[in-house]
Amino acid sequence: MLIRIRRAGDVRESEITPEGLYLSRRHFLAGGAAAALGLSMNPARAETALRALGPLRKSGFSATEERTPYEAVTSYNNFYEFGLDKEDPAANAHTLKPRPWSLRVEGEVMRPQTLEVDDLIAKTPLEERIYRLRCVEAWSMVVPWVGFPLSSLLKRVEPTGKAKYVAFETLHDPKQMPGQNKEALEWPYREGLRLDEAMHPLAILAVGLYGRVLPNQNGAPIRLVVPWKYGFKSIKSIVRIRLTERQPRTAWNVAAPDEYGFYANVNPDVDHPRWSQAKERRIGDFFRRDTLMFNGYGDEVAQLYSGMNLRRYF
Ligand SMILES: Nc1nc2c(c(=O)[nH]1)N[C@H]1C(S)=C(S)[C@@H](COP(=O)(O)O)O[C@H]1N2
Ligand SMILES: [Mo]
Repeated sequence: MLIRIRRAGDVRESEITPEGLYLSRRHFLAGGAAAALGLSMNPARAETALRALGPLRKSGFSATEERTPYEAVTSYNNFYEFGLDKEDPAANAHTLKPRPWSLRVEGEVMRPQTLEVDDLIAKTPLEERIYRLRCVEAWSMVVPWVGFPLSSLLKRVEPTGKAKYVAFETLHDPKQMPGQNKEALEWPYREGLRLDEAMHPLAILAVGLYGRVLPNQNGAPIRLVVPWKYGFKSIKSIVRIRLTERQPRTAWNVAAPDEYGFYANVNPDVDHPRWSQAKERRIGDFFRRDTLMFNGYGDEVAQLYSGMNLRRYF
């Protein structure tokens, strides 16, 4: 992600350059080692969590594109709680303790609940879904996520008639997330969806990738994946989900409202004020490719926005 205001101090111009090019094989290997370390931080726990992922159902929603290698998915990240550079999360996220972890679901619901993530994993049928993730910085990846539809959790808590939006919050703990000691964003990181978007079967809560438990740098132990929206909507390390009547504030919209809208649907026709969004570089590719409307998920999601001006609601 990029921020206009240089409060963070060390946001570099190089972040604007297309990223696939300087991702050398060496870089991937180094990152892979770091990812492996993150995973083995507590071997017994990681092992339990791995087994807890259990048998995975393949999902009909999966893309058929070539997957981005595990090493790239886990070494080239955006997670400002652990630093602003792409290499920072893999190097620094070992301070996050993803287990035990509870998730509070509350607000405009009949049955507010606090759930232990490993309980949730054990009791929920998990699926592998190969989804594209496209960052607003115009790089993209294809990731075999392990997760379950967000809608199944929302149905469990029974939204009231007043619920119109779903607000998400990341953990706020500067000891575990040292980046929160700096004012890069308003902490905790927040995101939101309209309730009908959140209920769409493509919106998932991911608890793993490549059949393994989610590495810390990818948002352990539970994160959102909304494949038709820019990557910043896919909030990591969630501790609270709140159903609301009003549109919630979101971290990037608060930081730079004319650059990052609430909807943030991938749209090649609506440029970021400082650069085009028409093309993207798939990590590992040399050539850029055309970006597809709704990140290629238009057949499934376009009807959510019928009659809406997508330039205004960007
Ligand atoms: N809490 C939190 N969630 C976050 C971010 C962040 O900085 N903090 N970055 C977002 C951005 S900009 C992107 S592109 C994706 C990147 O996910 P990945 O590192 O798993 O590829 O995470 C999103 N979720
Ligand atoms: Mo992003």
